[in-house]
Amino acid sequence: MVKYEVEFLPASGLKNLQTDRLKNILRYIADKIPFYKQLFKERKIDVSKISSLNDLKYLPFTVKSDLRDHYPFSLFAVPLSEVVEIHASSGTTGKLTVVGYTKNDINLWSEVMARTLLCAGVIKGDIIHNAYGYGLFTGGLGFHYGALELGVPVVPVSSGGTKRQLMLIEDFKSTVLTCTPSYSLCMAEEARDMGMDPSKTTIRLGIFGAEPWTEGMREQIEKEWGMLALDVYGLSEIIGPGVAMECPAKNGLHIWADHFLPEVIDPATGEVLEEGKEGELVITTLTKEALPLIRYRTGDIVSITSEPCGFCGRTMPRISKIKGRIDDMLIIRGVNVFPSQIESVLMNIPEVAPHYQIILTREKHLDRMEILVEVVEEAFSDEVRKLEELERKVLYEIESTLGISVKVKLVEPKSIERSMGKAKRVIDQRQ
Ligand code: DLL
Repeated sequence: MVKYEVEFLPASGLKNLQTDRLKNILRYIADKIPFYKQLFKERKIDVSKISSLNDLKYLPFTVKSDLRDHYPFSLFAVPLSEVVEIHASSGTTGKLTVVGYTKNDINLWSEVMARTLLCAGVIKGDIIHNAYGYGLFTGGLGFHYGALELGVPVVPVSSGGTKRQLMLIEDFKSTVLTCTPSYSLCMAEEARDMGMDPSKTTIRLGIFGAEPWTEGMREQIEKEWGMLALDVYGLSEIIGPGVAMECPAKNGLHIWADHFLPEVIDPATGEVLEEGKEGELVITTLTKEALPLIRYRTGDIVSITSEPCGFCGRTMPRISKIKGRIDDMLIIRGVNVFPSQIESVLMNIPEVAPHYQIILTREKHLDRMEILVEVVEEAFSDEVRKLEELERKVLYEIESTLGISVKVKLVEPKSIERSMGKAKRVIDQRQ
């Protein structure tokens, strides 16, 4: 298999490469994108004066609404005649966020996805069962391009049709599963219903991302499937999947910083934080053509380290597993709550399934949180007393972790809607 030497550059080599690329992309952006041209003029920024990575902090941030305000194509740096592919992602509000790729951008995406697969440990002889959605979502095609680049067969099954997916895995003897972590659990559940043991399939490795998932969920997936489950990170605005990937050490995600320059900032003040501190991930694309972005605020909460990986030796910086999104953070009666905290608690209670939903309502001006928790088949009982006991236990564990009072409602096995893509955990009915 190929080895991408750039991932093993000494710190100084990487910095020089990033600095050169930063200077180039700034000149390109200032020349090609009217939005940035105007912004630089207003802020009196002369990009030719930016000469080091330290100067990055003088540049303005780009945010998701900048993309929406230029819907669909006005932020593109190239004419549409040079764009070969268009994707879009839906957020919680209104319009789609549209992203475009030139031929070179697709080559770049193929490269970073090939690197992502290699980093996860994909080898010749593997067969990738790709159950990320193909379509406007970047998951399906991103993995597809990576597999083509690496020369490993990919089954472009996309999401949905779970029974058929399982049949194909058995018949093709696929070895790598790519989909959202929640969908992998949904597949395992369906497999057991069909009398099939997912841990007896040929799947040995899973590359899961596109939504937050806890270490507890990882353990559960690994146990269900008898596989190694690794975390992949990315976002359409930057390229799609292929921004950062865990190696089998599971000790942070290697970010492909020769193309995507990371910073971690305090989301409240915008100050750049020192390594190790948790904050919002900000990315500058160094080599993209159609939609280059400067200091894009991802909304994702991470910390970063530039310590080389003791396991694989890669020197690219590593980000921690994503803790959640800034806008995921729920403020309930003044207390900050992340859905991941609730997931961590549930994963440690064997009588409940890893499927849950958080419902927010407002009664008499006070926020209320109700958590629907699915009981596993084996623990579901006709005896009310037993269920009440379990409900009290779940309630106690959640309240002691969150420090606020909540309501817990146990629900029957398989009653919470399963998602083929990103799971919808929070239903906010407060408006
Ligand atoms: O979710 C790209 C992707 C596809 C990544 C397949 C990984 C695998 P978007 O639909 O634009 O792109 O959503 C991006 O999803 O800002 C994060 O909030 C979240 N996200 C992505 N990967 C992870 C992850 C794709 N590993 C948004 N852990 C991002 C937690 C993730 N959240």
